[in-house]
Amino acid sequence: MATIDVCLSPELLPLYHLEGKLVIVVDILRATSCMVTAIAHGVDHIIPFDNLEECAGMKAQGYLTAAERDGKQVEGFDFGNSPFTFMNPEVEGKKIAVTTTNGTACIKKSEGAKEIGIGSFLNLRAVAAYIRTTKSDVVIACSAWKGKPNAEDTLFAGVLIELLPEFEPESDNCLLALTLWKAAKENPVGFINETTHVKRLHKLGITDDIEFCMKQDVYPIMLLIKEGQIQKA
Ligand code: 3SL
Repeated sequence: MATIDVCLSPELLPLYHLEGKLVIVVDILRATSCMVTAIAHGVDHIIPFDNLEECAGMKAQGYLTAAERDGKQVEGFDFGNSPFTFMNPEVEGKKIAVTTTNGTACIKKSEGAKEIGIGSFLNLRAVAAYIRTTKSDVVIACSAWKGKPNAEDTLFAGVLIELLPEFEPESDNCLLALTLWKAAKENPVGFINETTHVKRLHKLGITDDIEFCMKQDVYPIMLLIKEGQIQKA
């Protein structure tokens, strides 16, 4: 029986022995939700970076660039980290280089895995279906906030575990995530409105992104990282 586990913070990834496993990286607010939105709106591929300088340097290779730090768009980049900015015909066929506070760092820290997929509520059931077909051992890697676990990524881990009862839980983090999801599933948006990150985003005037990122199955696509590029599976 294949196993499933939840890593609550990228800082803990070294404990998970990722070789041979499928890792699903999740940053509900908002990095992985933006990646799914961008590819669904015709972006050819996305390259994730964990630092601003390398990401900015991709402009010279014809990439559009996106950068977020502490919720804000970084000056000099084409985009920040709002999914709505990628619902734009101008991104069709384009390549994007992206760096965010936690999400892209979590992707980089997952690089020892056999395969890396991108998860969000927006492509929830496509992710579950892909996991089912691979039958690999799976780790759901939560991007968290500066190393500290967060509720929104853990919630996503919980719903994925609920959708995959045939996978054997590898640690009690699965039980924690599933219990959290069961407590929140009647009103997930109301639940995450209580989180510190939503409060942080609200202080920046960001509200619409939150409700959108909590919508399920808007884009039935699976994204995988192939040779460093995030693209449709
Ligand atoms: O940390 C990240 O990767 C971002 O998704 C955070 S924010 O929602 O853009 O503030």
